[in-house]
Amino acid sequence: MIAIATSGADGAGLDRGSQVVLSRRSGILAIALVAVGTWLMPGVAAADVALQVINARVPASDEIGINLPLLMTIRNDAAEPDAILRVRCPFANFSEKHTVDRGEGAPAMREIRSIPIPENKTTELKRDGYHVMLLQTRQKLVDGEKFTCAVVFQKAGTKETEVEVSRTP
Ligand SMILES: [Cu+2]
Repeated sequence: MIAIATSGADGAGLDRGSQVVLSRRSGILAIALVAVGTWLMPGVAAADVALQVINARVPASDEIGINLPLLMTIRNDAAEPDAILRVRCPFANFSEKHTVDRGEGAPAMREIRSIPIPENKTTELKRDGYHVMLLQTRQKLVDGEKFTCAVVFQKAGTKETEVEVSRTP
């Protein structure tokens, strides 16, 4: 009993000791993180503004279960090229990245792995060029409605983007 009590007390002593050490360490860590955070903040903000998605829109439609192009303007002021990897919209089951091939026949859309977004440039996604295709729409899309879609960039990360339904996109 005594031995147990002693070892218990020792254990408690050790615990207290390690807690003090831990809290001191986490205190220092917290200060360090705040310092690093403050130092990183302007950089993070600048990187965030370096790539902007503007005027994202889809055409209005009375039909359900159809495929619609998602068009947008992307301003990439970053020094490095980026790329659109994925897009997720709440009103469509799937999405693809498309380019348009112009060969002998009529222009044809083709799926690609990613849409290149060159640096220091404004890129326009268009029906007859690079665009995102939303597949199997889940609802009617009424002119003026707004949705939030996630556009995932290779470098800029996920951009929650407001997409407006437009009769003439
Ligand atoms: Cu397409």
